[in-house]
Amino acid sequence: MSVISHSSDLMRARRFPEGFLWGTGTSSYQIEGAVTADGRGRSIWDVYAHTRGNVFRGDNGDIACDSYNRLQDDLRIIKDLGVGAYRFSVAWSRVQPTGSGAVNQAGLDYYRRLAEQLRENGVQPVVTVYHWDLPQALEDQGGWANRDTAQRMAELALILGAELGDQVSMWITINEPLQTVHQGYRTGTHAPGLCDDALAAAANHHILLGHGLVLQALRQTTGAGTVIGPTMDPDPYVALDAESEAVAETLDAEFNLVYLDPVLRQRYPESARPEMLPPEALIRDGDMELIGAPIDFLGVNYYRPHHIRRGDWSDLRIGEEPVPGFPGFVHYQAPEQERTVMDWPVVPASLRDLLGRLHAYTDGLPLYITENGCAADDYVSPGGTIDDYERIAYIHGHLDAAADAIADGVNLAGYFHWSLMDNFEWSHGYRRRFGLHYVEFETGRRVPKRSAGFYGNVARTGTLPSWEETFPLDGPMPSASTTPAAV
Ligand code: IFM
Repeated sequence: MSVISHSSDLMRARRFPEGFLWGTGTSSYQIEGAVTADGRGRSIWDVYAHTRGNVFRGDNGDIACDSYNRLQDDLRIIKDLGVGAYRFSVAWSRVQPTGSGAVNQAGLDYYRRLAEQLRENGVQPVVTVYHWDLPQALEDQGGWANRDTAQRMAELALILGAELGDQVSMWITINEPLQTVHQGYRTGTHAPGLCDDALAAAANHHILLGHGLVLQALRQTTGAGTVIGPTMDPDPYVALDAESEAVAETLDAEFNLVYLDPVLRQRYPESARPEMLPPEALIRDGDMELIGAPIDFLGVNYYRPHHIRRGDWSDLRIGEEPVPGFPGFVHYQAPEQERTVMDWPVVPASLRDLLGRLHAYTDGLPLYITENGCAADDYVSPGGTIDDYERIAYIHGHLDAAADAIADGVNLAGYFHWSLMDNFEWSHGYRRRFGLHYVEFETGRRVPKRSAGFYGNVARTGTLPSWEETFPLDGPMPSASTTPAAV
């Protein structure tokens, strides 16, 4: 990834609105470790990661960032960073080791301590109820293909609402249902690792039902002023030629609207192919009303767009990959396209378009960017610093695009950088580093990267400095003097 400007105006600083929420985030399995501590039960990720061939190099989350045992260190880096909010998720199997029934108090206490201490440090806790680590005991009964799992998640939400409701005023019901359904049940590249379209279609409906039931449970157990919404990852699908427009539209329906439409329109999209939709028989009376009950905000995770064009599958060109199910069409990335080490194209302008689209689609509902970030080949320099200038450039470009969206009139209320620290990047294991803090996995030491100093400054001041000021032609590189201390 090269360090180039995305800003339309190199000299322009951008001021964000008063009250704009600046945050960062993580998820339980990606950082906590301590997988057998204090009565935690097994999750599908424990099992999946320990199955040979599923995760790069056989990495797993057994230790991860050891956040369960390093709570004080993490509170310290969050505080030093200067953000106003921290988004974390609950490991269901810490709270209910088998996914239902009795509460494991020690597990629940961990999240209570975390929420309380964040607040004591002036940081707003934002809780994601479900970020992919389903208790294995529930998977053994069919996981998300089983309707009952949605009811079980509502029970979890009742527990969390009652226990944490006085500390937490912003809740995310589910994170990226697309990935649970598509990678978990269709392609098998995430836990539970199944490849079955029928199970995926059922999981699609049940995880959305889970969202609706969690919303209901949190409304019952939390007080006025609490805001609740789901987080989706609606990657834009962009057609590069006229013939590809219909394909891009179908992909948008099958990857995005199939989650958004039920929540915001109480229906599944007609433009998706029938085999990609939950069968009618699974949709019971009242389901769509539950799923589509009013939400307070929409969380948006944005990393990349997809470009679609015509392409010959028997003679693929550089940058082309077949679009599964659509012979003659390819995903395309121009060779000169700037990409992250995930091979994801860096296109901040697409974030502006997406936010504009969602603003219109949701009729002006508050939007939060609940994730945005990049993996990079970070390393500790001989001087002990992590000079991740490409991450600073990435943040700059995307915040500039977010500021453009606000100027367009989009009701964007906050931005959470992914992630607080390097962590277990699912099937990529530890080789993909997304953090503002470098984690030395051998020792657990957290070292702020240059980007932590840069982003913290933006969060504290509510102002994105101009590109010129961020990367001056002469003078020190960014944040050289503001990077916080390691723990
Ligand atoms: O690390 C993940 C996160 O858990 C969900 N959204 C995408 C991130 C980067 O792949």
